[in-house]
Amino acid sequence: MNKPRILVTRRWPAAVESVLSERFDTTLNKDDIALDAGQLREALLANDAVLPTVSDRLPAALFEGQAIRTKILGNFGVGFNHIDIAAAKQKGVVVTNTPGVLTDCTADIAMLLLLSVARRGGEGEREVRAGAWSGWRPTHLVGTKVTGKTVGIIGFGRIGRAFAQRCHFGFGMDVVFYNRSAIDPMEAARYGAVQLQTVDDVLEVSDFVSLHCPGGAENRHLMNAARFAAMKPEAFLINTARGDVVDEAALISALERGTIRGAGLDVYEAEPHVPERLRAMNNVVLLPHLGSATEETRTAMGMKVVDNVTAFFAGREPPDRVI
Ligand code: 8YV
Repeated sequence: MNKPRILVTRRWPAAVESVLSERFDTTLNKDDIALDAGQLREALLANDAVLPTVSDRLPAALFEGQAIRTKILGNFGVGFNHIDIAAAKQKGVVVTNTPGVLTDCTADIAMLLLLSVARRGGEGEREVRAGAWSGWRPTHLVGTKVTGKTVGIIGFGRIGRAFAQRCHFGFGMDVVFYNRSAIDPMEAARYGAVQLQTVDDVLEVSDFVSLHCPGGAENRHLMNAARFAAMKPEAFLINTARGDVVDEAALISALERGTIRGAGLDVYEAEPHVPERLRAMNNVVLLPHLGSATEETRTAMGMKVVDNVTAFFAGREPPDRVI
């Protein structure tokens, strides 16, 4: 029997690429340049499986017209808002993701951003590298103490919980959260966290607001001008979730006007574009979508995709099926 034809849209950890190449008739994207819409459409027409990442937009239009050959999209990542799920479902395409294996590393990046914005790590690093540090003085790059402050978490899934645990048990912070469904208070207490009723309840009391909800239509621009106005003026926003959860134009204006004090961002509305006005501000820390970027996690993510695609072509239920 012929091996299923699969296309991997970007370079993956070498160990995962070799397993894929052994098991499947695999096409790798050797030069690692993001595929454009035309190339993605070709990929769907010519392959039994396509393994996309967050850098591949798969809107409804790519599933329409001449019938596609692809039966499964094995997404490399837990978030899948770059795929039009309704269109995939309508065409009978199975979609899988990679939950669980990137929880700790993404929570770590949220913690890194929280500490960096609070303690002005980015500014300090830039100053030292520029050779502009003139020596210690009591008022130099004075930041905000983290211990004893309140962090508000929006979305109490795996990553929100891992972040809560770090904040409460590691850094002595009070943790409140909003989640669309009720969480057993005993379960929340395991992470040192207390559930509040609404997003605004969380914004009102938080010194740091960290987003851990999915992207896509349901949470699009959840953080808008009104929500920034509801935050404390001395509060910081942390986003390691998805860029579209934040109205970026409203965030920029809230930062410029001092409606909030600062922000730590790993994700953006139109990646890899990061607005010039954001890049010009000293009170923001900007990372290039590094949430899951460790050797261990990226390999584990790839292996999860392998497991899902292998199960699918063996006629078994993929363990991380989204639709
Ligand atoms: C991934 C992520 O690196 O898994 C996710 O949802 O945001 C990142 O950690 C990215 O999605 C790769 O496709």
